[in-house]
Amino acid sequence: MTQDDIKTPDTQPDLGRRKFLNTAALVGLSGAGLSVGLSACKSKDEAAPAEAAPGTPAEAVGTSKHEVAPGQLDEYYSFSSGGHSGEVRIYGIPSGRELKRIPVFNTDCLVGWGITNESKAILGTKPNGTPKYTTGDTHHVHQTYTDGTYDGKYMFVNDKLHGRLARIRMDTMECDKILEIPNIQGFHGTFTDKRDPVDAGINHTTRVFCGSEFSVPLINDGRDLEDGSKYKNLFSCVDSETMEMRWQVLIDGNCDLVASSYDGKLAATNQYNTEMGIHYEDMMASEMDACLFFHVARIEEAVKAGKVSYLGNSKVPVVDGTRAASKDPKTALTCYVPIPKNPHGVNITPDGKYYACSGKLSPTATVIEHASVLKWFDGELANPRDAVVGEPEIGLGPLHTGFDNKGNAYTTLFLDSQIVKWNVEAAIKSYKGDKAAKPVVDRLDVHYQPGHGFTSMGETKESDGRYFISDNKFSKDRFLPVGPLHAETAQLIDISGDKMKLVADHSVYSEPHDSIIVRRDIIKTRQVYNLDEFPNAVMDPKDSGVFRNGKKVTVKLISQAPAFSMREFKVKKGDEITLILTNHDKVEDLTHGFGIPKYDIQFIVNPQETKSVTFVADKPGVYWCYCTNFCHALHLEMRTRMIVEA
Ligand code: RUQ
Ligand code: CUA
Ligand code: CA
Repeated sequence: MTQDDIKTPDTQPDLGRRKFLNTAALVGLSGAGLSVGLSACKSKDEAAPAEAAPGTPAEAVGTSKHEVAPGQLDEYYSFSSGGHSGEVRIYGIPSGRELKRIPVFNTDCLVGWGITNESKAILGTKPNGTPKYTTGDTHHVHQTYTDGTYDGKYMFVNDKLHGRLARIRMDTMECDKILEIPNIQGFHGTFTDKRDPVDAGINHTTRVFCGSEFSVPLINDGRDLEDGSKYKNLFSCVDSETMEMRWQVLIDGNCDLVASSYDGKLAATNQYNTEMGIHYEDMMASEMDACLFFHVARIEEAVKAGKVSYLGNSKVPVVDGTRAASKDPKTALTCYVPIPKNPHGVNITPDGKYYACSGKLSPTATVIEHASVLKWFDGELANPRDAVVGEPEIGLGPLHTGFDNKGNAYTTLFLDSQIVKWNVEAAIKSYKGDKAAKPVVDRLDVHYQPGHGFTSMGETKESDGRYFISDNKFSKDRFLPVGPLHAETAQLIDISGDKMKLVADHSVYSEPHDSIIVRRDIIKTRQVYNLDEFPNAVMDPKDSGVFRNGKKVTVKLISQAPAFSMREFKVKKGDEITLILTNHDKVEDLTHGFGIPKYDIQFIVNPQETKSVTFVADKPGVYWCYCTNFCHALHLEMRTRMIVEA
């Protein structure tokens, strides 16, 4: 593919420096010189900004309407993935204040994630054992729904690297379960079901849909290594309550991002590699790829009826959703809707009627009608492509789309470094041949190369049309330079008016992928734990002490500012110590830490929380275990001595 293969829409802006950026990125994408293109894109071609960065509209400077005054709280939470950091971040919107980082697939010595026995159990590491993985790559966060909007119960995030799905409790904002999905690689898109039609008694989401991007030999144990035609992909469904696998669908082509319908009937994934190519040029070979729809009820009926197979040792039922098995619409489990060239991103409108699937290598977004896809499954629509009701040209490199509450879509244009606002109904009219209908209503430059974009409450039926955030892939000159690794930019855009207005640049640590913006009243968090929740809690200071069972030693300890319940404790070299620490402080925010020098242990205990660690006391000597979390005027004095006798 050359640059000429990408059609340029007529509304293309032509600004010198931006054009350079576009060209560079295009060269990169064309494959003619990926590294050349991207390095040109990153090169400093202008001096550091003095006041406002180049390209900043004058009205964006010092906009006070969107500032949050000291002591005031934000209106929204933004829950964001942390990419290759393996964590999830929480920001306040519109301020952009970073409120929390939730460790998930990483190790975190603040909370002791990956260090305490409790977190190791969630990560699947045996106490005293080596973790199976210490890395992760979080991309997509979505929460549970009741009646088409968030219910504040759980949040889910994927690990693209090792194919895991993690659940986060929203009351404590901590990860409580992790599942590894069998027989897949490149678990990318995920989405919770917005309505479960069949699960009586449970009033919220129970399905989490998961798409795998990289095809691998179905049983990946050394067979079929070279024969790409034997590589396959699976679309998976996880039960949100048990965090166990429900089913998998064997498909042709790959999965990428995932969407779910508001009526619980369909799940969707965009496919950029219908070619099943192994190399990128193969993946760009055909002009059309697809958006693949899954008929949830039929899949679950097939599972119930035992029309399933099992892969290797996996106990997960697999149904057949390949093209060959989907020939008869009336029995098909899947529907492949053709979409122009390597689409990325599929999102559903808040009224539940349409999906927008972006072309990426085509300057179009495709509008697919939900009801028409259902009609195809009923045998009432001849061709899956007939479900397409709009295909506006919106700009170069369209990726993710968010929606407001007025029928408008906002799509990130990676190559144009813009957000394009387009009207869904106008797109449908223009597709029908109405020359007067102009789908594109506004464009806004962002800085630079946006990937993800999402609106406030935009993935719910309560989409409110207030904010759009553009998570950009390059920040270049927007922030003080901090060495070769730049800060990333999350740009806040006011979408409440006719024209989009850039109101803030928020710097973020590499590398946020998708996020959601959730109204603050939906989130109800707890401020303290309850001692009774922890079976191993040390309930009374009198219960603390050193308890020996041969070489196994349990040390029970309480923290209460400014002291630990034992001033010292003695163990012997070679003992296997399990140290249990319960925080008896009840005051909100009164967290203590526990660090053991030379033993590589550090963690915190929040008010009324219990955590434990297990280690072998292999180094004789005196070790000052100290409180690592500033808690009291005598925080520095808050210590206990671990004495390891030779
Ligand atoms: S996905 S740029 Cu990053 Cu996981 Cu679309
Ligand atoms: Cu307890 Cu610092
Ligand atoms: Ca393709």
